Amino acid sequence: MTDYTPPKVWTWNKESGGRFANINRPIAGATHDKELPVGKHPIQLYSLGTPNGVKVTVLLEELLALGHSGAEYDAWLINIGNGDQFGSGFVEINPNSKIPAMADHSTDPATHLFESGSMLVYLAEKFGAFLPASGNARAQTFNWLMWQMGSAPFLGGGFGHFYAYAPLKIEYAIDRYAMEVKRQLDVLDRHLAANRFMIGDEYTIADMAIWPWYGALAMGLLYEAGEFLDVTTYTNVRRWTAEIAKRPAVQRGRMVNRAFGEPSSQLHERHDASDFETRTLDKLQAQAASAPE
Ligand SMILES: N[C@@H](CCC(=O)N[C@@H](CS)C(=O)NCC(=O)O)C(=O)O
Repeated sequence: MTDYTPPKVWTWNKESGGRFANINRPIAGATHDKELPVGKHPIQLYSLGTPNGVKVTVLLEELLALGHSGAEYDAWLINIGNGDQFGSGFVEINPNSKIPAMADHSTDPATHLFESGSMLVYLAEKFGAFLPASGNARAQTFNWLMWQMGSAPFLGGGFGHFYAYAPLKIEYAIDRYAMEVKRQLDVLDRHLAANRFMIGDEYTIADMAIWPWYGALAMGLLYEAGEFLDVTTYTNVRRWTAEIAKRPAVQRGRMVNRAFGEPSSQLHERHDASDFETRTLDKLQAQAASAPE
């Protein structure tokens, strides 16, 4: 427990925010003028390969794998650590200044999208894929999609922040969010005990929304919290995670706009399907160059 008593009126103390304090502000709006680049495809994505970004690149790659050539896209890197999300062009698309943001130039004027869940629904409806057309399965897909959008802030903003990023370890906060995140994992684990995917045998945008967050968590890849949360006990979530991870479109989607981790797992910008091949070629050349004589 701390002996902090909140003042009558909260004021902005720039020094106290922990990791990411440099980009956290209590006010919205642009901090600088910056046009966004626009590439050759109708769909322009402005993002970063975090779990929220990966949801959308996985769906775009899945749509392309199904043969929907209209889903070709340019993916531009938004470096949130440098404050790119506060540039005027980005804020015009997303007044909330968070990745991912997207513009569909096949409409006039272009359709602006923000909130990853909204983007998943928009693309699934546009191409008629990964969202059941009617009835119970459609309702269930929305249930789980909204569940993810409502639950992940407790995981990221709550547990992740206080366990991994806060400048001090607060037992009360970590306890509260560890309990909630374990409860969420148990919700998923019980559901996936009886279902191959979130919606029975159908792979949908609900899986694509949940997988980057809770799949990574269940594999111990988020916040170095695998042991702390005893994630190996969520066997059904781990089985589902592993099945989805094998999909080639998921493997491609995970690379797009990724600017951290193994260099071979990163494709900072994506403008063409061949960019993945070039990436593989770069990788092979780098391996060859570093191989012993
Ligand atoms: N609910 C939003 C959350 C987006 C979000 O939190 N994005 C983070 C990265 S994962 C971000 O851009 N943070 C930058 C900031 O807060 O300034 C969505 O799903 O699109």
